[in-house]
Amino acid sequence: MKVTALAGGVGASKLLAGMVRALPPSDLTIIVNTGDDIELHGLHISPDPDIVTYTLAGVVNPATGWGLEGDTFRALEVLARYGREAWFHLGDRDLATHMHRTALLRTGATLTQAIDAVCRAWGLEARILPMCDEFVPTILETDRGTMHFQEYLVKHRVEPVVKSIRFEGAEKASPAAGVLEAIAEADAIVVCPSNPLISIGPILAVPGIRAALRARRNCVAAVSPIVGGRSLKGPSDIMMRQLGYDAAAKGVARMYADFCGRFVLDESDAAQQDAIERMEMRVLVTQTVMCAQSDKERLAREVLVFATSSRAGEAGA
Ligand code: FO1
Repeated sequence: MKVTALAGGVGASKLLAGMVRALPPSDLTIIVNTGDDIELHGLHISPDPDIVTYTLAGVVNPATGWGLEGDTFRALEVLARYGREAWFHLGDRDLATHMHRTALLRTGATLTQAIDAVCRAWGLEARILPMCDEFVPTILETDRGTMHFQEYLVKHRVEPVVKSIRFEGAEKASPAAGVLEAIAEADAIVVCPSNPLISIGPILAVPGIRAALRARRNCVAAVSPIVGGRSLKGPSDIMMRQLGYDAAAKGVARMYADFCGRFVLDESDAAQQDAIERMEMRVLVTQTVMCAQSDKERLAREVLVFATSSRAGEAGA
C-alpha cells in the first residue's frame, strides 16, 4: 500500500513515527511544509523537514520535538558574542545539517535533493519531499508589524495578534518533483494533525496541489490537530480564533472539506461528528492524543484502515 502524508513539524511527526511502524517505510512519501524555512547566519534552515527526519531517525530531542537529542549550544553563544541574533536556538550538531543543506543549495542542488541527501545520511527509508523547491516564507501581518512565522513563534512567543497570513511567492512556485505523482498514485493520503493555517496551508497554496488532492478526495483522510477546542501542539487555536475561523475540529474540517473525504475526530469531540458528516465527510471517532509510541502506532493503523475502507457501491476515486 502506497501512502502519502502531508505534514508540518512536531504534531505531524508523532503520527509519522507510528506510520513507519504500521507499514514498510519505503511505501511512505511525506510532503512537508517549507513555509517555516528561514535564512539565519547565512544558513538555510528548514525546520519541518528536519523535525520529520530527526524524528523518524530516532534522534530528535524528545523534550522539544525539534533539534537533536543531547545537542549543545556553544556555537550560538559565540554568535551572540558577535552581536548576532540568537533567539532561534540552533544546536551545535544541528548546525551541521544547516551547513550541509546550504552548501548543497549553493552548488546548484534543489531543496528536494538537499533534503533527500540529509534523509539518506540518517538512513531513512521513507521519502521526504518539500512542497516546492522555491523559498516561500510564511509572513504574518500582526499588531506588532510584519514578521516571519519563526519570529512570531519563537522570538515573540505567539504574543502578537495575527491579522493575516501570506506565503510569499507561493503563486509562482511549482510542486517539487514527485509531489503530484505521490498524490495521484497513493492508496491513501493522510493529512497529519498539523496547523491548518501555517503547516498545511502553505502546502495547499502551491499551485496544483489542492486540485490534485481534490481529484483524490475519497482517499484523503485528515486527523484533527484541534482537540476539545485546543491545539495539540503550537498556536493553531489562537491563530484560528484571531483570523475568524471556528477553532474546533469542525472548523478544521470545513477548511479541508473540498479536498478531504474523511476526517478523524477525537473521542472528546464526538458531538461534532454530525456537523462534519454534513460536509460530506466520513468520520472516524477515536483517541487521537498520542503520548506513548503504542498510541502513535495504533492511531496510524486506524487511520490507514479508515482511509482505505470503502462503503458498498462507493467508487475508489
Ligand atoms: N522552536 C522553538 O520554539 N524555539 C527554538 O529556538 C527553535 C529552534 C529550532 C531550530 C531548528 C529547528 O529545526 C527547529 C527549531 N524550532 C524551534 C522549532 C520550529 O520553530 C517550529 O516548531 C516549527 O517550525 C513548526 O513546525
